[in-house]
Amino acid sequence: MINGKIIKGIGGFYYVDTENGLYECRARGIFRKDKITPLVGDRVAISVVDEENKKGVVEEINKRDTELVRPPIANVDKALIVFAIKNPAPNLSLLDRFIVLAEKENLEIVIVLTKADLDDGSILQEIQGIYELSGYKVIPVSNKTKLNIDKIKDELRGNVVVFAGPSGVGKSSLLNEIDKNFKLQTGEVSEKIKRGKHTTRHAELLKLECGGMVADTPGFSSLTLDDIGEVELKDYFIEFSDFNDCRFGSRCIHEKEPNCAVKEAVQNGDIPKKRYESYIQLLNEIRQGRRRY
Ligand SMILES: Nc1nc2c(ncn2[C@@H]2O[C@H](COP(=O)(O)OP(=O)(O)OP(=O)(O)O)[C@@H](O)[C@H]2O)c(=O)[nH]1
Ligand SMILES: [Mg+2]
Ligand SMILES: [Zn+2]
Repeated sequence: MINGKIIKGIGGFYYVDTENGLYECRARGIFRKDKITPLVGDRVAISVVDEENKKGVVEEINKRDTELVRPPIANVDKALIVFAIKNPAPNLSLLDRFIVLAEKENLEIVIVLTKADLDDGSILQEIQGIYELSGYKVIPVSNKTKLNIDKIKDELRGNVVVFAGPSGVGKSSLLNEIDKNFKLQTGEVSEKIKRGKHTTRHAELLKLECGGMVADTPGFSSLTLDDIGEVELKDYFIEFSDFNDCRFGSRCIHEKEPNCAVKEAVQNGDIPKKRYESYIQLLNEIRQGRRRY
């Protein structure tokens, strides 16, 4: 058996990078029986079936350090959450959902706002204002003017990073700027509906010239928070943790309780109102989901 890492998965085949090269592998049937789906980023052991044609079988999957369902990827340590300031217009509810899922996995998060060249001076500032106040690093970039491409390189160097975000925001375009060895396919944004055309179809881990790895992933347009509990949600809004002297202490979910430090901070402008509203919306969604069972 040899060890390797799944760098791509297409139609039941897993492409495993090993010290002996790349192998096209099937997964053992046992994984399907156990409802385990191998993920891009998985550290695996494979047996070689045909050395000449580089074919093998995934025999074992190591325990994952981190795991995202959407985009499906394992063992990354950082997420660059990519949204465009325009074409397609940013959906902040979707951004907050992704942040929650990434916080749950304890990933380092950086928010990247693409197409800064299309800004008329207000959208960028507004979004940057909200998320910096929440405590996130926000980097505006442009693949047209090359604004801050070097800052993104700094974020990638030596790390294993996933690029995640809606279709058409420029994830693949940005990666092509970052490493000239990449020749990722990019697609137009539909003129009529201002949405991406889902050009990238599969998650793929790529080795960076500057060290580290980065995953380009397909865009997504919705996310549900299936595995997150009502009481747990507040932990993934990291800015709330600065305000912890609620009357009901850690039992406070910052909704209807009296003397809530978080609600007070929203009133004072120390927590962005948009983020708090987003929190309440997600809280209600989680409750409605629960009632269905
Ligand atoms: N004006 C402007 N357009 C950009 C920029 N970056 C990308 N684009 C355009 O946006 C479109 C979509 O780019 P892609 O890189 O394919 O987007 P993606 O996020 O990879 O999309 P999916 O693979 O579908 O998830 C292309 O037409 C790009 O030319 C930018 O910084 N400014
Ligand atoms: Mg793409
Ligand atoms: Zn509270």
